[in-house]
Amino acid sequence: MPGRLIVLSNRIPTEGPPSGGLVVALHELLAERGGLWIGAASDFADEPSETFQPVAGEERYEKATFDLTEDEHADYYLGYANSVLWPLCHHRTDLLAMERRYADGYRAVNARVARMLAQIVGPEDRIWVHDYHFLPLALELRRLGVAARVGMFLHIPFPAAADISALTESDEFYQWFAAFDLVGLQTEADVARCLDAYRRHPSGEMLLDGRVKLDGSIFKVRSFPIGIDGKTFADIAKTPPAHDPVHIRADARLILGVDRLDYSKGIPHRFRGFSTYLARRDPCSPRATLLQITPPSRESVMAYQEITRELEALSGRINGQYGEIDWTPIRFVVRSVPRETLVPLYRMASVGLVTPLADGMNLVAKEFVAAQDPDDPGVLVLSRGAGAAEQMTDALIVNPYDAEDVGDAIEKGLTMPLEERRSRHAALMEVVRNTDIFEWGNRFIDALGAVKKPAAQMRET
Ligand code: GDG
Repeated sequence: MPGRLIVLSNRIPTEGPPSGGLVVALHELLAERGGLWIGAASDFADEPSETFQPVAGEERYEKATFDLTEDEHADYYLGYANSVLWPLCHHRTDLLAMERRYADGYRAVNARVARMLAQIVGPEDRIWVHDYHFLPLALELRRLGVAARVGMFLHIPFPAAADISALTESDEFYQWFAAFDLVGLQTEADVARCLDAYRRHPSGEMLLDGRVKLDGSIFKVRSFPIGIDGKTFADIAKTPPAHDPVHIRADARLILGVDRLDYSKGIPHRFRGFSTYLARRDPCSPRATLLQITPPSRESVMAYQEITRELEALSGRINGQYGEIDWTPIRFVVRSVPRETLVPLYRMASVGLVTPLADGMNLVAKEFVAAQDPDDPGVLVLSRGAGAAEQMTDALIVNPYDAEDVGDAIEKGLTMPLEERRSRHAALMEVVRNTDIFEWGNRFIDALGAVKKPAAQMRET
């Protein structure tokens, strides 16, 4: 009899209906298959419990949380996960915060979650671990003798070998991934970087069946490009909004950026690209306003405070240089907007600017395409640093570091003939359909079920 599905992710919806693409998709998958979803509790604990706390309110599957103290949140979550692993995987080794206590806190939280899981997991269960918050989890489970299948999906890029070597814990980093049975990455480029890193490792071995061996552990690595619920998106976009989401002059065009406030998203570079476009623009051409919607994130981490200041100064400078009494070229909005507002904005925009320096996939690119009117679609300008660029080759692909390249793409997007816009959009829509998020989830879970049982490769304690 097949075991149950156990999903572990940092964030878990504990109150009200789930919102946000991934959370909704995991909710639907669990509602269909049954199982258990575990995530971090939203309130800090004084003394963390050694058992999961059940969360009520869901009948089709179980939900539970694990505790975190305030210090653990600082070291494990803000520290190691977001000030070490996040910059590492986004090619920003210059931002690595080397604090011994971060790694200690990270290992300790993962070891505790593994101990709690070991108490409840059956040998036929499948454990699906999400993201960089839980890299040591499979290694800890194996040390406890757990033989269930354990899979990791990494939502962010897999780092290059040279970047991994900047990590104090680089040896452990290799062992952490190797202890999973299945490692899912976003793109073929991620898979290539992962294989290359293990090939270079003195104990790494490529097996004939394509799996990777490191010391006593064998794992499989594959790409599972994540997507969105495209149909629901297109349906929302077709419904006229109750009111105009933004008042843009009839003779002006809208260029839209939507990103968490994060240095990986390349927002300063984007502003400079827009500034290049403004500098060269024909004064008789329609005015274009860049609306940048930027929900704040990880505000207590220093690198995030710095980028906010940089963007405020940059948008002020560009608006001062090019603005007119009835036109502000950049509208920089540092807050999140409701989805009912976001989707009509996507649809109104002539150009969607998705120009991260590095990004696992970037779902905004797919949402923008799904929300367009196929008869009169906007143009997607997409960075080659986004995982999405591997599939969405009919977007205007740019080098996000090159302001002139971005400026040219903006110009090209704003002036693209209708026929070309339609044919590019149709091709991109095909990609969105082919990477539906529900299929993505089912594919990963089935692939995890199909891997050989790990009992034969159990590690020594
Ligand atoms: C990680 C990886 C990977 C944004 N602003 C608002 C808002 N959003 C929503 C978007 C989109 C989501 O947030 C952002 O998703 P991304 O994929 O762009 O980026 P990350 O948050 O960095 O996610 C990434 C992803 O995981 C999935 O694997 O693609 O590479 O970094 O859905 O719509 N939603 C609302 N208001 C906003 O202001 N309602």
